[in-house]
Parts: sequence; C-alpha cells; structure tokens
Amino acid sequence: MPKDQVIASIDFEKVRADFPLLRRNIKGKPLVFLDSAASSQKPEVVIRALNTYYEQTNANVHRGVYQLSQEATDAFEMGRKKVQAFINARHEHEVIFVRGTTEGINLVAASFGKKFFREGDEILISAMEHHSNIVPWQLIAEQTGAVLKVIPVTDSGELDMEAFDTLLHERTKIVAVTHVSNTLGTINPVKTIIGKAHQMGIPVLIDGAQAIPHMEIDVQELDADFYTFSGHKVFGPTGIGILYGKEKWLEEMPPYHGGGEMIKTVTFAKTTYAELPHKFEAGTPDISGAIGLGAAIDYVNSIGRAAIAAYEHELLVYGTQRMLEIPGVRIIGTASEKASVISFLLEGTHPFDVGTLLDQMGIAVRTGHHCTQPLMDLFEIPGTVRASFAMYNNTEDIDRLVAAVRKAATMLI
Ligand code: C6P
Repeated sequence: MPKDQVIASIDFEKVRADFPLLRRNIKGKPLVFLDSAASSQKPEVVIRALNTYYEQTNANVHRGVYQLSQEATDAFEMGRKKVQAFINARHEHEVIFVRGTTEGINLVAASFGKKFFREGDEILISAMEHHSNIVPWQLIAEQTGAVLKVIPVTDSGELDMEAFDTLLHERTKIVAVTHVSNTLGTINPVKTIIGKAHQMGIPVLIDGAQAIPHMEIDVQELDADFYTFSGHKVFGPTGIGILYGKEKWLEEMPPYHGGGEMIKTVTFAKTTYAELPHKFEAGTPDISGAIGLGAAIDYVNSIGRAAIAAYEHELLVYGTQRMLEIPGVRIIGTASEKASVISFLLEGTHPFDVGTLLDQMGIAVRTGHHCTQPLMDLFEIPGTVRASFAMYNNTEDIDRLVAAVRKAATMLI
C-alpha cells in the first residue's frame, strides 16, 4: 500500500508526543523504537501516576486504619476495577494481581495442576508458545505424572486445527495457548479453541501477553477460563500483571503462595484462607504498579482499542510490503491473521549482526529466539530479527527500518 494511503485512525502526532522516551536520540540519531512486543514505552500519564502515588499516597494497602493507607487501598483497588472493565470480567474478584504473564501461568499450572492433574493426564499447548507457557507445565507435569502434548504449527505459522481436533480428548485436563504469537505475530482462533475444548468440558488458559496491547479483549465473550497478561506490554509499568480466572476455578484451586494478605486466620495447627482475590495475592502487592496499570488502561481507552488495532494493521500491511521489497528478506510468520509483528531473516546474515547494525542506526529491534526455542527448531532457524509496532510508530519509522536493513545488507553480504 502506498505510504499516503495509510489511514490515520488515531491522532498520531499527539500519541507520539505522549511518550517522552521517544524523543531520545540513540547513537546520534532519533530513536526508532520497534521492540514494543518485548516491552512498550510508557505515556506521560502513566509516569505521572507513579510519581503522584509515591509523592502523595505511599502506604501499605488493606492494613492501616489511617487515611494514607485507605487512600492507597482505594487507588490500588481502583486499578483492579479498571482491569475488570477493560477485559469485561464478570466479577472484580476474578482479577488477580500477579507480576506478569509468566507468574500468571505459573500460578495456574502449579495450583490448578496440583488439584486436578493425575498420572497420564494431558496438558495441551502449541508449538508456538513462549517459554512461559511451556516450562511451568513441564514443572507440574514432572510432579504429577501428567504429559505435555503439542499442537503443531504450519509453515505459514498457524495452528494446525485438524491436529488440534485429534489431540483434544478425554485425558486432556487443560488447553493452554497463546492468543497472539510474540515471534510470528499470528492471531490464533482462540474462541474456536475454547468452544471446542468446552464441548468436552476442558478448561482453557489464554496467554494474552501479546494480544492485550493490540485488540479488544472480552473474557466473557471468549468464555476463557483463564486469561493472563503483563502490564508492561500495554503501556503500564513492569512488575504488574493480571491473571483473570473464572470464579468457579479460582474457588476450587489451592493458594499458590503463602504469607500475609492471603489468610483469614492463622494458628500453628491450621490456616484458613482469605476470599478471592486475596487468596492468590500473598504479601505486599505492587501497589504503584496496579495504579500505573490503571492509568495505562485509561490512556488506551482514550484512544480506543478498535482505532489502535486498525492503525497498527495499516502499519503491518505497509511494513510487510516494504520489507519484502528488500532482496534476501524472508518473513517468518505469514498467517492471514496477524498482529503488528514482522519477524524476518536477511539471507546470508545472522539476526544478531543485523540487529547490532540497526542499533548503530538508532533502530531498536529484538533479535534471537524470542523465548520460543521450540518454534525456532521447527523452522530450523537460529532466530529472527523482530520488528514490532505500536500505535506510536508510523510509516516513517518503517521507512527508516527498511533503509537500515538495506544498508546492513550491503555491509554484511
Ligand atoms: N515476550 C518478547 O520479547 P513476561 O515476561 O511475564 O512479562 O511475559 C512473558 C511472555 C509470555 N507470553 C508471551 C506470548 C510473551 O510474548 C511474553 C514476553 C517478550 O517477546 C519477552 S521474552
């Protein structure tokens, strides 16, 4: 698509100006930040919310009778309410604060697995999962005798849904798949997956780390049993994330961590646990993180997720076409439904060398296996160069990337 046809469905100049870090120069050149899939930059409103909390409200939550503690508790719990509305959870107490996607999946694997997995039971994941959605299941499989099964991925980077149908059977105790692949950009048909699993009474966990910044998520509409994501990928702070779980599962599952906050009564003989969500929130939580995430959600809502998705799709289409014009570029991940991620290889070069040269030109991309080593093995490649776009990127950023890759090619080949 010609550059001037890219639809400005968002007020790009305003959005870009909202992110102070994007004003930086790197190696003497204006920064082009194309690594939002690793962690997004933060708008000023989020940074301000963190500062304001520490300057004016800082106190522990759920403990003090004094005003500051009550204000901190209110602000923290407001973060939960905002998340609840953002993902359309039925109940506020279905929203558990965790450190990020990794902790969300570990919590479910350890707690759900401990309660429900038996020798020979099966855990169904896919070949495009991030290590965070592989290793926690391996850990609980070792402890319980459950077995990991893997949905294959096609050459274009899509889930093999016929294989999924045959892999799903009465021994399957949970399906855990990513909504959007961090390496390929593929948007998986999670609603279909959930529907099919539910027909057999099997719950489904969705790794939403890469979906939440790019599209509207309605956990009730999806009918997801668990949905987890990280605050830092959706313009919020690091150290905070969300595990959404259906009340019926969370009620049945044992606590994950023990300590303060998660108890009702403690004696040396016996401890009883707090109600949801606190049963799963042991210890002092990331108070400023929850407040910052709430500010990030307000910010995303002010722009509109449909507008963000439409804008980023235009960037993806433009970027894909421009990248393919470069001789020797091969895109890994060509699914028909994709989020704004372009993973590529430049023939005759190593991804690391390309990434290092791009950095010299002020362009930040990620290189390597992107924590998806089994997927790299499947494609028989050492890794990729990954450019991932957010709403604060534009076609000029893509033009700078394309020019830099062309230059890298002349230097490396
Ligand atoms: N992917 C990337 O550059 P944490 O680290 O807990 O915030 O998120 C883990 C995670 C889980 N699932 C998916 C699909 C992810 O993409 C990530 C994080 C980053 O692709 C860092 S490896």
